[in-house]
Amino acid sequence: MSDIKAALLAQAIETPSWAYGNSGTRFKVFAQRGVPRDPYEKLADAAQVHAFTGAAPSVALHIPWDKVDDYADLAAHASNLGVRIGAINSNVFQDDDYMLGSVTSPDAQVRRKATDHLLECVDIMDATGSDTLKLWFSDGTNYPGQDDIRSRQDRLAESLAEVYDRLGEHQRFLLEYKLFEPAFYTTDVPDWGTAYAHCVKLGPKAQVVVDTGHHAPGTNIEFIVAFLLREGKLGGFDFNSRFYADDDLMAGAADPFQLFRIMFEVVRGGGYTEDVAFMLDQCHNIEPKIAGQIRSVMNVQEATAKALLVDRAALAAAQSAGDVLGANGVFMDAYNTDVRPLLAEVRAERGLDPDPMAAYARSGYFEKIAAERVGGAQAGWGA
Ligand code: RM4
Ligand code: MN
Repeated sequence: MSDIKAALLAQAIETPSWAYGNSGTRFKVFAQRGVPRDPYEKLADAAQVHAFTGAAPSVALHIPWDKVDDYADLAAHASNLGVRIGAINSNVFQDDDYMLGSVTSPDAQVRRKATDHLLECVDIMDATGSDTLKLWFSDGTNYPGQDDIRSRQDRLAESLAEVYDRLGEHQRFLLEYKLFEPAFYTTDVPDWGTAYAHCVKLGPKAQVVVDTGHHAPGTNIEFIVAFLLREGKLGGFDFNSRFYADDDLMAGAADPFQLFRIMFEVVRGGGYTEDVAFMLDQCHNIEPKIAGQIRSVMNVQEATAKALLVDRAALAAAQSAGDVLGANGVFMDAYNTDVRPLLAEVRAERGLDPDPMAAYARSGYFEKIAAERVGGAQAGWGA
């Protein structure tokens, strides 16, 4: 049990700066009280999640949403708050020039602009001390015949190679795939296989990131995780939940069993190390944002605790004996364990309140920011 506690104490879950800003659907973005007006305030909110969970020490940035004049100053601000800058997420999907694609656009000038943005993100990594660049491309087409599918792969490969060559010794990029949206006919990086093939060609500093919301319904994500880990190509996760498409709901909210199955493959495959980044990529459209992040961190911790509890020796014995029901029983025993008391103990050992949700609610932080953050433009998609 103490091994499990030590493993849980070591877990770090990265929260995304954009989760603290306003978000919504294409129908409506609801403004909430106390929402940050700039990246500095976003980091302050993220620091609260870490203060109450002890498990969220880094914050992902999204460029240009989190553009500032002085990135070293932003990194110093983070460190004063007890957190650090995590992955730098590029954004080549919100500029008019990218209507027909960014790095895969048929227009060479647009491709240049997009690749330059990715290179700028590496500069920001240098300035903030971040070691991870996350690349997600909305590129694709809406109509058969609109553009040449294969040429777009060539353009993608060319841009990725340029960015790869710019990476420093201790830097890497994670290539993210997504089945569809905003492109509806072809997407240039639609699945793990496409991302994997590009990363293999590039080398060890290119790895795949699995956003749990980016698959067709019913996809067996834990299989993908097992495969990528076996190949040394799993760079990390963007955790979130979905009922329908890329819903970006709280991790572990829609299907906690799936999150457990994924975490089991991580543990089983030797991926429970610093090399695999556990990041949240969520939007809190209708629920309070900081509390939503705290809940999500706790959900990931619960799935992890259950995955760590699987009696691997008993599982292996049942598997090699061909004992189907026995093996499944071992697996389900772990899943059906209430790990909340264990996690409460882990928190208490760290000097934290065992109930982060209640402790945060009592802290008065929300009331404070709601009163203070008046005036100015609230952060949200596009700002
Ligand atoms: C994309 C993808 C990226 C995220 C953006 C906001 O669907 O998940 O990781 O940065 O959304
Ligand atoms: Mn994502």
